[in-house]
Amino acid sequence: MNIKKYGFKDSLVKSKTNEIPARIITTYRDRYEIICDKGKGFAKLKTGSYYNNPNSIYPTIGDFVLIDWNDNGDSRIIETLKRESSFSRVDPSSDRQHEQLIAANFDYVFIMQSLNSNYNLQRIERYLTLSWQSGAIPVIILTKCDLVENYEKYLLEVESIAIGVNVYAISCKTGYGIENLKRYFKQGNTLVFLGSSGVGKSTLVNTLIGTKIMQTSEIREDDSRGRHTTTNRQLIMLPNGTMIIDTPGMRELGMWDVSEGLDKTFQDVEKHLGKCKFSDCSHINELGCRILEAIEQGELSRDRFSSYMKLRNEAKYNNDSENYLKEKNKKFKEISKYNKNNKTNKN
Ligand SMILES: Nc1nc2c(ncn2[C@@H]2O[C@H](COP(=O)(O)OP(=O)(O)O)[C@@H](O)[C@H]2O)c(=O)[nH]1
Ligand SMILES: [Mg+2]
Repeated sequence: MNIKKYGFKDSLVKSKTNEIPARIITTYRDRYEIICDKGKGFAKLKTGSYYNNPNSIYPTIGDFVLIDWNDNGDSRIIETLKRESSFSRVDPSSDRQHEQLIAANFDYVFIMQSLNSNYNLQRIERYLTLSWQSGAIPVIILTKCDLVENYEKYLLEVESIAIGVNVYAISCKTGYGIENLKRYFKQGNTLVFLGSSGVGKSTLVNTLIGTKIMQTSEIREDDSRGRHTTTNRQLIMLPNGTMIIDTPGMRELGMWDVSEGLDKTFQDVEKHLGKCKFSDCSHINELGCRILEAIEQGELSRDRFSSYMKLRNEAKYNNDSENYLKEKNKKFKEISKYNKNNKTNKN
């Protein structure tokens, strides 16, 4: 086994060391499955490096770590190496106070929706924000395009909100568009998929690899939702050397800190910010509000702006729930006052 096949780069290790680079392929409560030049094995965290060190970064799936290899039992993980990308969420067990890492070191995020009732632009905007924030490159894939007659319409719509992102429509049934995705399925690349159960993630992998490597599930046609197949937390390597990180945590990604993700996803919105007459403008009814002006003049879509505000508020909530609620209440009061005044004026 050569760890470089798993995407390891020498530049990840800063100084010469006898410790061996490894990649985390499965996580359990306090034990990890790893792969390294010696092969596959299990490992535990070295107490001195982790539990007694407040600044230590605990490893997650996909992380590269340095280990002391043990031929006869669990190896010891000494250090988590710097991540090039990661997904996190609010740790559900921490009362919204702590970040929990879900996956690390992936190159591409496949944002997948099927062209039936699963299609939802706001959800794509949410996934895009999370993906840009992660540090990896988002790719949007509209699956099952055989189910609609006018998939081009969907493509155009998604392209209009996904600035600088490749968008593909595919069908595993007819084979349409599959060839275009082969460029991402390369030796050493790590991919993660964001998409509801039943959109065709496993079918896509099987179609690209040419064998039934992943379990697929029949969908319930009544609500076009897939049945949940059991998922493990794991990094798997396909026969052609592409790696896929599959973890249930991906379904509950939260807006932890997404300021950069919002910047990139909503460039068209953010370019109008900071230009209002009042610096604390709430963009609801103020005179000299650049946002309201841009919407009025058709330079900015109202839907885009409300998606942006929704995600931004949610992120704020995760970071600073108390302040967020205060602000939100203030805003609601302003809105109802405004509506009331408007009514009075009209009467
Ligand atoms: N019509 C159509 N059905 C598809 C396509 N791709 C997958 N499916 C079906 O969608 C269902 C769910 O697929 P699966 O790959 O298990 O979804 P996953 O939960 O996202 O992994 C299965 O019944 C597939 O046969 C497609 O391109 N067209
Ligand atoms: Mg699946």
